[in-house]
Amino acid sequence: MRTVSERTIQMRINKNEAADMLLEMDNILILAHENPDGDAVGSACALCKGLRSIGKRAYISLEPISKTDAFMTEKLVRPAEFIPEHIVAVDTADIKILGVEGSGLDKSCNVELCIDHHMSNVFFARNTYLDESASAAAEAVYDIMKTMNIPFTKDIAECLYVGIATDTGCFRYSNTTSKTFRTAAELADMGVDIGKINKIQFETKTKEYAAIEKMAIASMQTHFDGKCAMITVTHEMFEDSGAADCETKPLSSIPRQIEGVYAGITIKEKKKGLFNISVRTNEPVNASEIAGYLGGGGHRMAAGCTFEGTRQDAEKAVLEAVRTVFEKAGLL
Ligand SMILES: [Mn+2]
Repeated sequence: MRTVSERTIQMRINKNEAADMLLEMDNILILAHENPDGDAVGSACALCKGLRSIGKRAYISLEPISKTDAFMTEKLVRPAEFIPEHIVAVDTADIKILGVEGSGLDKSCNVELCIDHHMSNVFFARNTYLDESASAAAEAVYDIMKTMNIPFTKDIAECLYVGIATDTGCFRYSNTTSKTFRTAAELADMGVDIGKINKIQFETKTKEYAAIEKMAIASMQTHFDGKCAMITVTHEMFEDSGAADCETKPLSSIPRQIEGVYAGITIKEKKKGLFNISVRTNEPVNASEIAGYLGGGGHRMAAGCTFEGTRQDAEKAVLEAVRTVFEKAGLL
């Protein structure tokens, strides 16, 4: 397998080219971003199932996922003896956040194809199919799979639906387009039990999650005259609640829900001194600009970055970035 240094050129390709590439490949390993969400898991699993249905050997390798996404990955996880010939990444904007833990690979692995929807995609893969208008990577994966004439089963449709429903906040966010609804309608026609999946994904909370949510809400502070709300979840809160990092994604949407908030910040201390920062915004504030000041990226209304240091330094750094972006937007 080639390494990064031997790479020649990074190409942006279209849907047909991506479909042709996949049809040519066999022995495929599918990766996604670190700390995979429903879109990462759903996209990877749908693609893996689709490739298998046309006779290919394909596996996924994902970093730890939430319990609610586990039903999708059954029998798809790479066994140790599988040697991939081709690596495909989904929902991953940057090599820096490629989830390789437990895959036997490192971040310098040769990703031959990346299927993504983040406008911040840096074209790290040798070939990238990027659809910035897609609400979820799953929407882009669906388009490619249709081009490949892959027969859609209920199983595949469920994975794609989870991806789209996750990234649109169950069709609430402004990235939800008429095409998103049409895609979801097609998936519903393939037998997806919408009510059942929405309940698993968006209604049911584990006891551990409910405990950490309570602590997160209690930690909320507001800044800049209530235009920024911030919650901080410390390492101790993770320990006291017993919640796993991967099940705490819904926390990110909480601060932005408050009236008058333009930037909702969620700081999570994954390990002592290592913080994951989620940024959710309302117009006219660009979340990826705020995250960008701290070396991260993402979408206009949802972005993220990491920070190493103390809790105080993490909060201070993110508030400085918020101030800069608020000033540029004329909010201060
Ligand atoms: Mn996504």
